[in-house]
Amino acid sequence: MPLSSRSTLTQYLIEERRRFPEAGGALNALILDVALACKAIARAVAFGELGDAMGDAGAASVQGGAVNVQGEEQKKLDVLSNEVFLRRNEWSGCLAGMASEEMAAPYQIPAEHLRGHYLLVFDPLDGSSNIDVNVSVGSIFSILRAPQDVIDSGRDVVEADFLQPGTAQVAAGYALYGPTTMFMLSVGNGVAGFTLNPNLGEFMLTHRDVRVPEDTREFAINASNARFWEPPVKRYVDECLAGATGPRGKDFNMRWIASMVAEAHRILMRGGVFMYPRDTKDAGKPGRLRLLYEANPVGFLIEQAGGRASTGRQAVLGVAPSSLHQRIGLVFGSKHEVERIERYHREPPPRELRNPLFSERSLFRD
Ligand code: AFP
Repeated sequence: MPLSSRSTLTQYLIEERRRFPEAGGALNALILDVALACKAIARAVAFGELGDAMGDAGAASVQGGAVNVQGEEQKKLDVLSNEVFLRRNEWSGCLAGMASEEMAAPYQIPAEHLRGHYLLVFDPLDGSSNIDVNVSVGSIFSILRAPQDVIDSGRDVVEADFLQPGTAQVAAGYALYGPTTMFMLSVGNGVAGFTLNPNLGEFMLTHRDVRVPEDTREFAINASNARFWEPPVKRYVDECLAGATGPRGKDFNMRWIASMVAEAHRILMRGGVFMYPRDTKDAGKPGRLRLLYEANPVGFLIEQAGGRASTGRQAVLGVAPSSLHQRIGLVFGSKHEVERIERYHREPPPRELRNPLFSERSLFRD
């Protein structure tokens, strides 16, 4: 398709806004600032070792590098990406506050700037532990409305203001820094995908009305955690691995990139199921992924594209958050597979799985 006939992200947003004649344009301005932050991060990522942003951040920490609120090692690019998100979004008057994977507490809009109606929550660089090996990474964001009293009073935001279920998201999306840089977005009217034209520095609409196929033969899970999985997950994976001769009657393929944003993108493009379920590895961590800035925005996109996102037990978007950095079990992707996994969580396990040593047939035996 010739360049001139493609919409830009700006054009797409203006057309979407026509559905809301009363809208003042702040949401569009905010999304464009987020997209600009993502373009800046894409450049920093693309320079790799040629830039000055590779390796671990800081010196003062338990492991020799800096650690974030999750106790995870921070890369220089994590810190830089967080700064880019803050600087690009704090000035516009669209936001009442921000929260990030990389900051323990909510970020207040500095006094010299106006405060607005929205809250921005983000993981500035998901998958960054893979950055040194040049695997696709990305930025994930979620936009919420600020509570009315925050808007009316202009008071500082507190953690409780951000504890809204995923269904309350106004918009969500991610940028993927892969062979091409992409920006995937939902403003609650399906999912659109934009590819960065490096000549123009513009995100161009390349994927209109993205749909996740309801069925799949592809699943993604970190199999090194198999001994910690709960019976419904063991059952599901075992049945996939049994392939054409097992109860599913078809062969499955497995993928694991260890960069959730990249897995989400594959699933949006061609279907599949992703699992980072609740497990028994660490009683203090009911899952690996974070609810507010990983599970909810990705869940919003997947559901807007006709897929399903779940904790295994309930729709992830319906979960009432209890803390800013809450972790949660997450299963998302092709609708029929996720519904099957939810059914396995409801049903009593089949007899062979009731054995504490799990099944003799299991390919991931304890
Ligand atoms: P990082 O942003 O610290 O690399 O974490 C990425 C992530 O949260 C998510 O993107 C992956 O699905 C998951 O971690 C990978 O975890 P494993 O190390 O267990 O494979």
